[in-house]
This record gives sequence, C-alpha cells and structure tokens, in this order.
Amino acid sequence: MRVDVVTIFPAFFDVLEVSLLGKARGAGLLDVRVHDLRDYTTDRHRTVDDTPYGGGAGMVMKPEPWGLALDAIVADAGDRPTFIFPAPAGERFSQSTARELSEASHLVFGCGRYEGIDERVFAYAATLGDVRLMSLGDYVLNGGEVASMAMIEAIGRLIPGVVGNPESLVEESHEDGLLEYPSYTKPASWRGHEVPDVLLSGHHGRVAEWRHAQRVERTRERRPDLLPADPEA
Ligand code: 6GU
Repeated sequence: MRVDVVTIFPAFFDVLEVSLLGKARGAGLLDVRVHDLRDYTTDRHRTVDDTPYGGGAGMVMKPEPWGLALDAIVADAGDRPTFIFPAPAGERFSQSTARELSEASHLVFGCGRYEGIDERVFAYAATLGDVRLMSLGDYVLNGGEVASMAMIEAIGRLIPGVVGNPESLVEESHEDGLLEYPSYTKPASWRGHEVPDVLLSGHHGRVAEWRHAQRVERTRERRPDLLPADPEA
C-alpha cells in the first residue's frame, strides 16, 4: 500500500520509522511518503493560511498549496487515490473503516491545522479520487497529524504480513463488537494478586467459556453502547 501524507509538520511522522510499521516499510509492504505543504507555496513567506471569508476567529488553510500538493501526488502515482482528511466534523473512524481502508492501494492523508482547510479543497480532491472526512471521536485535536498517525497505524497493521501472527488480529477488541478478554502471564501470584484459577486448569473449553463471559461483562460495564439495546431497559 502507498500512503502519502501532506502536512505543515512533517516531523510528526518521524515515529513511523520505529516499531511494527517501520518494519512493514522496510519489508516493502507499506510505502509512506511525507510531504511538507509549504513546499507547494509560491510566495516568499511560504504562506499556508489566511483569514476566513465572512469573519470569525482563527485562520483557514488556503486552497492553492493544497491543489498543487495533491496534483503532484496524483501525477507521480498515476492513480485515483482515496483522500482522507482528519477532522472533528468528519464521519466516525472505526475498526470497520480501518478494515475497509486496508484494502486500498493508495491513501492520501491531508492534515489540516488552524480552523480547517478551505472547503473547496475537498471538492477538488473529489475530482481526483474518493474523499473521506474522518473523525477519531468526539473531542478536538489541534490538527490532523496525530489523528492521521492513529489511522495509519490502525489501517497499516491490517495489511497482510504487517502483523506477524494473523491470529492476534481475530480476538482483539472491536473485531466482533465485544471488548477483549483480560490477559495474564507468569508469575501466577504477584504482589497478592492471583491469576484466575480457570486459566491454570488446562481445560480449554472452560477457558474459552470464561473468556467469552469476561468479554460480555466488561463490554456491559465499560461500553454498553456496543451491546444491543437491553429489552428490560
Ligand atoms: Cl480526525 N482531527 C482533529 N483535528 N480533531 C479530532 C479528530 C480529528 N478526531 C477527533 N478529534
């Protein structure tokens, strides 16, 4: 998969070198290219923002550098990518979105700062490929960089070969609508806290039953919104 990122803070993406995704890049499974939006400005001050039409607080990112940056990426790749613009006003990003996007051959992340990007950039990007405005949740970040990093990791780890053991992707939180069961390792007793007996029993059927019950229980406690509506409620 090819991933392009357009940002005024390329350094945010230095951490892609490390960890699992760094290995995926080394193995040629993930081709990530980070572009500085200011390289696509044409004025001496490398201006990327301006005051909003209609007034109001803050600054808006100008469309021209975005147009040149997206043109350059599309000309280089010669395809119709999926453009993802992280935004608190976007549709909600979830594990199913990550799974869907992990099938794409080319994603372009456009990281907005300030009060946002001139709305016409999204319409222009839609002439070059698919466009998705995506939100991580109901809170506000200063810009799209951290949100893009989260999405790149969530999507990248689903690409076949990136996570060593594909089995570890099956039973994790959000894959089937329930939270993950609790995990333990040695020692069996630690600072007065014990590993549940059933896990030491060697009885695979009882372990599986216990784990499933734990998943339902913690989902009910922590994330009741994930469960079907309670008919008794
Ligand atoms: Cl995707 N972007 C920004 N700026 N803030 C957010 C977000 C995204 N998701 C939640 N808050």
